[in-house]
Amino acid sequence: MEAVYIGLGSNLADPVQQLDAALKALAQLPKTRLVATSAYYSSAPLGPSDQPRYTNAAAYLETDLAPHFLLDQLQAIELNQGRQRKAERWGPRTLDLDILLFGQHILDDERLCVPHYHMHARPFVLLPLAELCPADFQLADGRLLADLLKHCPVDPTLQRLHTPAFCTI
Ligand code: ROI
Repeated sequence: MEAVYIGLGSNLADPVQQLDAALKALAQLPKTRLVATSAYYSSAPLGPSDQPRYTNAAAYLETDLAPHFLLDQLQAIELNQGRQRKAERWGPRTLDLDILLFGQHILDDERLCVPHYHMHARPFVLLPLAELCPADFQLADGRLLADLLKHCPVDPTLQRLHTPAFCTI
């Protein structure tokens, strides 16, 4: 079993409900256990500002699925929840599911970059993730999560919302 951390985000079509549905779908993946979920967070969009605020969360899974097969499954969940891939970079989306960390794996190919390439710069990724990790948590590439948090830009728009029903910590 590999310990996998997923970042969830949505800013269209009732984001809280999108994340609720996504967590349910994650809990139903084959060879996978949804162990814990963070609280939900709301923040202003990073990138183009003419789009709604985002709701974000993180989930901790244990899985026997291979990284690219898990990615296929996550993209199927995104599509099932109405995700449309548009040409516009950093545009609004009904659901974004990112593999942040996959055990001790370091991956960098055209489909998958793990640890996730942008996570160190995104408080709406790091804060939910930190709820699921021990204080001394070390990434596969040797970086300490505590150091990423310390050096991450402050986001004054970030608000912690409620904890979803699936939370088991
Ligand atoms: N901004 C916020 N606040 N949350 C996100 O999940 C998010 N995702 C994105 C971009 C468009 C970069 N901005 C975001 O993909």
